[in-house]
Amino acid sequence: MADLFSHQQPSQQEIAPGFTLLKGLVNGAEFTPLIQHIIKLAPVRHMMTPMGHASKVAMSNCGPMGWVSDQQGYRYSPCDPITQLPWPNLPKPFSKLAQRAAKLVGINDFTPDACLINHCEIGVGMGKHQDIEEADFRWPIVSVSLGLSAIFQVSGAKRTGNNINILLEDGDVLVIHGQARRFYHGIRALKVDPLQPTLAHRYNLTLRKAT
Ligand code: MD3
Ligand code: FE
Repeated sequence: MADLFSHQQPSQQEIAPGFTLLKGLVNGAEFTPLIQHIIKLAPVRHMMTPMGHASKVAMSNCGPMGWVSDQQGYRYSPCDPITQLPWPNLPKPFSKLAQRAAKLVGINDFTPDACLINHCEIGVGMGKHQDIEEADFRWPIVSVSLGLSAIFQVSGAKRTGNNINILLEDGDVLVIHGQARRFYHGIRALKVDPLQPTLAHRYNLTLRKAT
């Protein structure tokens, strides 16, 4: 309970080489208060892209390093550019979860130093991109999906070509490692869930080793 793990028996599935889905690994409701605390200190915001557009997804960070985007480009920074203060602390349960998830795919001693928080609303998606600002791609990225479901799309080492679609639901943890770590990927625009019409938000945490 205290470590945010759900009580269900999670399933572990390698969807494609380097993409391991731990379905229902965590209890999403237990994350909500931790995220709410973080985003009170460092509110999610639409960062400016290097091209000068506001990002559709709102973002914040916790941990020693945070991912930022502005006219200067993409990078990791120890401080929130809005407040100039260090990003909020990375909650212990987040790093423990990331370490346990990495261990399940055979990667020991994963100690994330950055946690990007993405906040998405209905109608909003995330265009195809690579995550390549991190220093060492041998470390995985551990993603935690919370709230509304999303369809995650992977197109491989090139932006174009065939997509793999993966449904990411509340409580799902996806470990990205190996060759997949540099693959192009995105999120399709979120849709209303007819079974939960009042659910309007999705959060995604990505635990990373930036430095
Ligand atoms: C595949 N986030 O934060 S999570 C991101 O749902 C990001 O918010 C999406 O893409 C989201 O950069 C997808 C799954 C994910 C995260 C990082 C990856 C897949 C990845 C890095 C490389 C390849
Ligand atoms: Fe990404």
